[in-house]
Amino acid sequence: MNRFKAPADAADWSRRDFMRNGSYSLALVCTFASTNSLKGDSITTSAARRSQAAKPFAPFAVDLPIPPALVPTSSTKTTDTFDVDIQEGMAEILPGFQTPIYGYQGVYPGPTIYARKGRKTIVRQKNRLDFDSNVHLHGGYVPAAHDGHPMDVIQPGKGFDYNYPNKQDAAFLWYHDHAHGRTAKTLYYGLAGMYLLGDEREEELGLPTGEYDIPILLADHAFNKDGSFRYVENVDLGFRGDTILANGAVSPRLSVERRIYRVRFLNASNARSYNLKLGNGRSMLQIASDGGLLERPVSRTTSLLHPAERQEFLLDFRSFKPGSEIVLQNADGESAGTKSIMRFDVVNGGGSEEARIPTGRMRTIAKLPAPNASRRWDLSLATSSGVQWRIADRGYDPDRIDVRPRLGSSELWQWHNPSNRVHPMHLHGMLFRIVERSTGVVHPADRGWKDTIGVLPGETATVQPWFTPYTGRYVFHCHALEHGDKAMMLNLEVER
Ligand SMILES: [Cu+2]
Repeated sequence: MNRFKAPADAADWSRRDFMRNGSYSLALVCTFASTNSLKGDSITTSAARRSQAAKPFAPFAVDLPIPPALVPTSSTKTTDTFDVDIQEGMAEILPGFQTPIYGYQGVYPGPTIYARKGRKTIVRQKNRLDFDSNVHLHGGYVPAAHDGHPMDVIQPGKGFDYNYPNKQDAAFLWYHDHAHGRTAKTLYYGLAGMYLLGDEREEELGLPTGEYDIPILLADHAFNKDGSFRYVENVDLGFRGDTILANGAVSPRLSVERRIYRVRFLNASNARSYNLKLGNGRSMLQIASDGGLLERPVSRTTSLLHPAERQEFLLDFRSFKPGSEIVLQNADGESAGTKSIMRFDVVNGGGSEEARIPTGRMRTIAKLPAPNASRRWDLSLATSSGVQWRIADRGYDPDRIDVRPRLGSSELWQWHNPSNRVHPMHLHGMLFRIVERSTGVVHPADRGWKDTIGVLPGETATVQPWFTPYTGRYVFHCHALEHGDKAMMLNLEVER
């Protein structure tokens, strides 16, 4: 692990993409006789591509893929050890096409890591790409040296053993690349996976498990005619694709029995927010957010999910007739491809339900210590030297520590967003609570532990971070990836 090597510039990326897609496309040309696919000017949108090949790309035609569980290389009484290669790979996303990706173990989404509170996880990551990479465990209580700080990277050919103590309560975490300056591209091209941390308390609640517990990674993409991902940089807006992928599939379907399902959503998009809504207008019961279970379940009919946030719901299909089809929509989508996320197809079966819907208190959320400082962070766009984003008039400087809170203390942080973009502000290595929003009351489902808050255009939002459990250097940044890369991020050092 070494200090960060200067990131490749945009030209390198486009050349790399051209070479990758070009060389891979040779095979595709033979299969599909689309000889224009190597030429940049023949790029079409995926929507257009689907209209050309309506049958294979029709929505709800493929089953929702479930990313494979990562299998430990070894397990002891206290620790599970995993080995992962960060490498190039191929994914079949559009039926019949191969999409070149970067992937953990070469797959997209990356394999899911299952962990348990009280057992340690070691992930031995090996960088088999030809540029610097690293791995951040998003939402994890992780010692600073293992956090995947943007300047701590793994050089090509090298490896790093990430140690995750798993001392926090059950939560839906995720892992992704965080090498500074290129996360917009590396996540877009596939370097993201889910990390499900369970515990005893959660088990006691009798929530759906196994095949009735469905983790779903959402991300919007666009495609070139040869099936490769298309990426167009937009530092102000952030990337917007015309197609939503759920676990790497276009508008998939999930056959569900007449039972209760736990459905967990991660927004792993570059910059798109989703407004989740069932097509039949029924309510969804939210049981968890970024930092794990809420104190009590919250019923809601729509739910905004900003980049990097997680929300977990219980969906009850017991009263539906077999043959019922319920579309999960993105109510804020601007086109057919960005409106329908997936569909639940109710089939026979179910039998006796083993899961329970919690009605009372699921968890007691600890009280924070009284805040001992207040800080205001203005979120703004600077255009003096190209388009750059700022926090409190500062762009990221790896050699400057911007704030030094005391271990165990808490503060009030006010995010002030006069810009016309959503800024999903994320704090590494610790959690916070949302105290106040100028746009309205704090939604009951946002009153649990959080690690990311979508600060809306024109909004001032106050959060209360708790600087625990570790000392050391972390970052906080905007999780609209183009914003974070350019350079909406600051250093934070927790001191004793
Ligand atoms: Cu931002």
